[in-house]
Amino acid sequence: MSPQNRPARRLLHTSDLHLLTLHDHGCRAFAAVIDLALKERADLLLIAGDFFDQNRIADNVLDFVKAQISRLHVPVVILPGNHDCLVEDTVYNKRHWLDCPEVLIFRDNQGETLHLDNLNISVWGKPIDTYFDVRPLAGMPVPAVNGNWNIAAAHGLVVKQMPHYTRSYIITEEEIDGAKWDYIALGHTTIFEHVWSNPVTYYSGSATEKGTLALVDFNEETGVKVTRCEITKIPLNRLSEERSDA
Ligand SMILES: [Mn+2]
Repeated sequence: MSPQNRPARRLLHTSDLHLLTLHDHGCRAFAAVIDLALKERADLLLIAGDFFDQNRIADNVLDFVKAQISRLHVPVVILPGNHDCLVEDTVYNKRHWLDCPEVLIFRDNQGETLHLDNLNISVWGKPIDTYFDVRPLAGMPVPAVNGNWNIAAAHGLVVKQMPHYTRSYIITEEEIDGAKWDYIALGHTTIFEHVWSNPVTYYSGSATEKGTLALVDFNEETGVKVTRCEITKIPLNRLSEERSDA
């Protein structure tokens, strides 16, 4: 057992919502993700890339996102992926994020660790900041032993070894194996998947396309346990009520 005495915490890990307009499934799925986070009493919501389908997102979608997040009252950590990458005109530079204190966005293209000390959680992430290829886990540091649960987030494709053919956003098993993080939250593929055991590493799958998420319990006595969750699609009439409230 770890000599640390960290309180039990619960993370809801999602990715690849690909929000685009108010009329597609992404917004319905995101409202259902918020419902699930509330029902499961998650301490933190982590979006591991491709929250948005592209960087040109209309204001009404961002207003909707803010209204949904405001229901939650826990931190929301966002890693920009390849679709919503952190270029100059990124969706994450829009004014909507300025008065969202509960939203934390990774903005350092070398990677950075966000410390949520009131939750005893630290989260490392390196945003994709270009439309060209990058290595999402390159430069992942060794986490500090500081009494926090240490979570890393990355958006990319895990492969056994570097492929001979051209693939993008490659993460090798070697980069994951034995890393000292308590949990690695992955995004980019649409299917929920247990990727690695040491450290515990999962793809949540796309909440929009497959309806799956990873609910992660951190507990000093029982370790890191992941439960596959599915969202219930919000009926369209309820969503339109929420839109008129927003
Ligand atoms: Mn992607």
